[in-house]
Amino acid sequence: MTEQRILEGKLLIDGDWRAGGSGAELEARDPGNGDLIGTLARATTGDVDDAVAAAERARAEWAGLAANDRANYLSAAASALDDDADDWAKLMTTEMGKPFAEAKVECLRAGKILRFFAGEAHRPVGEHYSSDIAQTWLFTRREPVGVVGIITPWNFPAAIPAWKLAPALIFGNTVVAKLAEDAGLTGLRIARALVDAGLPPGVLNVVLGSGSEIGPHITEHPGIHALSFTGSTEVGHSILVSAAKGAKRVQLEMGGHNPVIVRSDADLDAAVAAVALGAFASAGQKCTATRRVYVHSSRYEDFVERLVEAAESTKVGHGLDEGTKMGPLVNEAQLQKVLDSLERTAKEGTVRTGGSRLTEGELARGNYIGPTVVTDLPHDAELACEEVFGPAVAVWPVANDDAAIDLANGTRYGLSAAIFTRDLNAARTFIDQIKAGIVHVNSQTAGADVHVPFGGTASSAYGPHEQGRSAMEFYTQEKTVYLDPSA
Ligand code: UN1
Repeated sequence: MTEQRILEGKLLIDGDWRAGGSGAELEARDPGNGDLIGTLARATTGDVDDAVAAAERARAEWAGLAANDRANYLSAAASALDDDADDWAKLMTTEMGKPFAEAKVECLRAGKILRFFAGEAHRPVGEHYSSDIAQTWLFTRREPVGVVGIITPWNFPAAIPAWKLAPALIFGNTVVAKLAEDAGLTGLRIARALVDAGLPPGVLNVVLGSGSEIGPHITEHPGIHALSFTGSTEVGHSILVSAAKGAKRVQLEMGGHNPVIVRSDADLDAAVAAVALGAFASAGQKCTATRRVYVHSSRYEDFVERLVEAAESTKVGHGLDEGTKMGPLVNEAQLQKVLDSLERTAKEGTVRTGGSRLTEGELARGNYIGPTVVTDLPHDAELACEEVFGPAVAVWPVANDDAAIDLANGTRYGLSAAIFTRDLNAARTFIDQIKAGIVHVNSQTAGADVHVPFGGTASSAYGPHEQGRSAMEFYTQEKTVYLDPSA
């Protein structure tokens, strides 16, 4: 098959689309079949400097606009992205593997996020108090932080850039965004939509390239005042150290190891469906994916049997093929990492289904792993504690709620958690006691409405949560004003 270069991802600096300073490029390959789909310009540290300088120059004018005028750019971009959703989703599928239906939902979600934050233009940005000084107006107001550095992952290449860029921009900041190299072409569409909507040069700058090459230059850059990152806990913690050195504000969304508790009174069909979706959608490559399930002993065998059935009936294939429910892993390195971990897992527990690479027919060309269900694992096994970013879930029987909650709280993470029960009091106890930033009762661990806070606790997050009104906390700083108009 002849390989065709079909797309060229350029850097966006000061309103210009340009190659990286060294002329180097990265290849974008379809993880479902290895085809070359395009190239990405690879930024140098000099390009990052140019991007920061452009963001600094654009800052005062952008911050000085009425928020409503800033909102207009977000709304216009949202409409353009909605119109383009089919094509955009197709690109996402071919660039990072997510099945088309999932990709399309995510593309539409990006538009929703832009619109929600456009709406922030008309919501309160401060509070009014009565002052202890007579005649004085005393109020707070939210002001931009300055130049914000944004570092996004490949697993939600439309939604995560949107939920960082949109609040950054609406609250008057300018941005240097580093999009993930495994999904840069998809992420660039948001930048393109904003530029086409007339966004002034320098307000949004995008660099591409490998995190290890330009990441530290961004996180340590003195011209960047705040950093928002989504990715692994290890990288997040190293960003925290460099942000601390520069006394920058920082927002980190990191790993998860999300548990589900299935009580004896649970609707088992709903629980199985939610666990299968939580574990295998996006091939388990979500920080909110379901990794562990604790099932009351009385329902354990039944649950495992049905989950294995669900895993085995999950159609794996290229994300553009009709009926595909699970696509490939994003790249060969991730594939290998997950396979190595599953090989170790097989020595510690019982792999009920999956656990290995799929190589039948066309699947041999991509990074496919079968949906995997594991039982009989020690609670301190790697798969039981560490975030293995693939389609694998472990299940254990538990004697009662206390034991289940204890085990559910047993990792260093605390992002999302779910319980399946019809007992409201049991649900309340779970909500009280579970170590998680997001709690679900009778729904899957993944997913996030745009208008409520999203974020974890413990090693899953640091700093203010994202989305909803929480986003304002990170993307603005408060000023307290005493104003005596009578003097
Ligand atoms: C979702 O569950 O829909 O990187 C969103 C991630 C999370 C986003 C999850 N920050 O997987």
